Amino acid sequence: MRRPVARLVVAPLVAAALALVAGSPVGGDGRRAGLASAADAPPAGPGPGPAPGPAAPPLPPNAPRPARLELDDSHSPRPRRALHDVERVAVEAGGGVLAVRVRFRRPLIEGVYTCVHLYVDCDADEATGIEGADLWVRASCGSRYQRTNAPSPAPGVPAAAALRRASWSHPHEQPARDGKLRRSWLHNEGGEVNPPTTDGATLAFDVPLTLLAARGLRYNRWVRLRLQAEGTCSEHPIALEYVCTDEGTPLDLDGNDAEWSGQPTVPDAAGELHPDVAEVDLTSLAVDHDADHVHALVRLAGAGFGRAYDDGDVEDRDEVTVALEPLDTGGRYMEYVERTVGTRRRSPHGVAGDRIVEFSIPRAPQQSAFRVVAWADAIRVDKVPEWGTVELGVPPEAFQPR
Ligand SMILES: [Ca+2]
Ligand SMILES: [Ca+2]
Ligand SMILES: [Ca+2]
Ligand SMILES: [Ca+2]
Repeated sequence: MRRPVARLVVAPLVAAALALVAGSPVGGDGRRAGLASAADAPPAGPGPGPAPGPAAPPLPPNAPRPARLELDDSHSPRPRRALHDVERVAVEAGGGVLAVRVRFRRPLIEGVYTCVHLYVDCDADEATGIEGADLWVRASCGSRYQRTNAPSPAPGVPAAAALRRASWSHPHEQPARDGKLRRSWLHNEGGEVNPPTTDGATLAFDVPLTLLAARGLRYNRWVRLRLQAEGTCSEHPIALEYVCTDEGTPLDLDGNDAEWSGQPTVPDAAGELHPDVAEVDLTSLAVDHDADHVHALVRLAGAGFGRAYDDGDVEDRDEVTVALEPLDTGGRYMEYVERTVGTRRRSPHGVAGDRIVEFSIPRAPQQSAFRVVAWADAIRVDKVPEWGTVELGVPPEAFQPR
């Protein structure tokens, strides 16, 4: 898969990113950071990630950029994040396509749902598009609900590893009520972009250069790129029907389970997910209430959920959600409501503790019957480059088919 192409003249931004990666404490094999313990214990202070250095002076707009880049990405020091960890990206404009090759640290078959998001500033103008990008391409492999190496769930249904998708979006402007223009992404199902291929730890896809031309590539002859690899694994929802029959229990919403004993509980199996996402593997949901709240306690198989932990490479955005669906049998005094606690998302109605998340969600006092539902998502993101963008040349000859 890798072609032996020497690293060409690298644009200053790329050079800066590469230099930062090489000089960072988590560069190379990650072990230099000294944090690669099996327990994945978070450090006391901020993570060992590289700090952004001074920006390189921009190249003149008409200076040529290399049409091929190889970007080394740092390694997460956490062994249980190797699954989501990109170590190298190669991008090349030629043969009529923008060829993207993303190499992870582990074979994709050992992992979970993986989606690579590529943002392209086609007109090389940061003032147009959304955060400069005029095209957003997604290429994915696997299923959110299955390990990639899971067998086919039913006869005739494809196994998770066989699921490959590509799609793309472009910015769309619409006047809002206040008269201002609002930009949002308008989605397209694949079409021009073929589903990705996988080979061991590498996910590859090609974006036709005509798509870049349609989104603003003209005489600029180069584009800006940034890439995010997202690994996702979701726990199936578990549910409990609950009726508030008495005054219930007052609760300190503190992420401590001292008040929890003997409440109605629904158990859930542990270990159905990948072991590296055990911190969002639900093991039970218990429900209680007070005069104007429904309380819920979600227990998790593994430790680590809720710790804001920046390792300088792979970012956790894991989430646990509890929803209240009012049931007619208790009257219909309120609407459906859901509350999410995330590793990077706080809620006034939920607090994470050690292998638990405790919720206390306001209810209409007259509403006494609910279906309470809990689910969880592991979401891990690796960015390449870690900051900013890289510049890739797209000379006219790149449009010629090979
Ligand atoms: Ca990485
Ligand atoms: Ca742009
Ligand atoms: Ca479970
Ligand atoms: Ca990275």
